[in-house]
Amino acid sequence: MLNNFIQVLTIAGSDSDGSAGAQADLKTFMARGVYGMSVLTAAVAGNSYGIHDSVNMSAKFINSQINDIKDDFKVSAFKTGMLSDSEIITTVAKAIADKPFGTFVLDPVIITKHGAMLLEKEAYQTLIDKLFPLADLITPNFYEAKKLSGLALDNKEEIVKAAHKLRNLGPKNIMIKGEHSDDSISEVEDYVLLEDGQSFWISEPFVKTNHINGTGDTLSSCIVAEIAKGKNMEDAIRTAKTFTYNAIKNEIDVGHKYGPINHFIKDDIQ
Ligand code: PXL
Repeated sequence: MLNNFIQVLTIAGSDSDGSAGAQADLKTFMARGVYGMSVLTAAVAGNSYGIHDSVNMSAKFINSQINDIKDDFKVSAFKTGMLSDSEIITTVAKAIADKPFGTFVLDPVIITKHGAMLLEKEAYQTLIDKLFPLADLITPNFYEAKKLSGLALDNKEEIVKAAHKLRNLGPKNIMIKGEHSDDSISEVEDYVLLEDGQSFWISEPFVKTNHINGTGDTLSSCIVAEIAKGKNMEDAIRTAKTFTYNAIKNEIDVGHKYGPINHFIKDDIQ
C-alpha cells in the first residue's frame, strides 16, 4: 500500500546558501510532514554575508513549471515568496487565477533582513492589484507592512489600522509580523486579523542571535503545511509561530555571519 502524502507548493526564489527562499520552504514542509514542491521564480547567489547576484526565471519557464504541477498533482495549499518584478507577479496571478492549488498564503517578500531588495519598487502596486485579491493570508513583516499600507506603524493602533487597510485590498486574513530591529525588546509581537473580524496579538520572546535567515519563509511555509493538514487559519498561525520560534531558539552553527534557523528541531507541536 502506498502512503498517501499531503502535497504543498512554494512559488519562490532559490537561495544558494539554503537558508531562505524555496530551500527554507522545502525544509519546513519536510519538518512538518508534508510533500513539498517548488516552482522557482528566481535564483539568488548568496551566503551568510549577504546576496551578491540574482537572476529571474522567464515568464515562460515559470508557466511551464506551474503547468507541470497542475497536470499531475493535487496540491492542498501553497505560498508565494520572492516574485522579483511585475512581469513575474502577473504571470503567477494568471496561472493561479483558477485556484488550482488550494489555500494561498502570500508572503510579500520585498527586502531581506540585511537590505537586499527582492521586489522592484514599481511592482508593489502590481502585487496589491493582482495577487492580494487571491490571497487567503498575507504575512508582511514590519517593513513590508509599512511599505504596502503607507502607514508609519509608530504604535499598536497604527498596526491595527494597517491590518484593516491591507485587508480592504483583498486578502482574507492578515498577519503583520512584529519589529525586532531594536535589540533591547523582550518580546516579538505579531498582529493577526482574521476573516471573521476577530483579531489577536501573538508573541514569543525575542532571541538575540545572528541566525535568523529564512524566518519569514519558514513561518509562512509552516502555515501552508498546517492548513494542508487540516488546521484552521488561527491554529495554523499559532503552530507556525511556535515552530519558527523553536527553530530560532535552537541555533545551529552554519555560516560565518547571518546564518540559517534550525529546521532540524524535533518538537512535539501537533
Ligand atoms: O527571506 C526572504 C528571502 C526570500 N527568498 C529568497 C531569499 C530570501 C532572503 O535571503 O534569498 C530567495
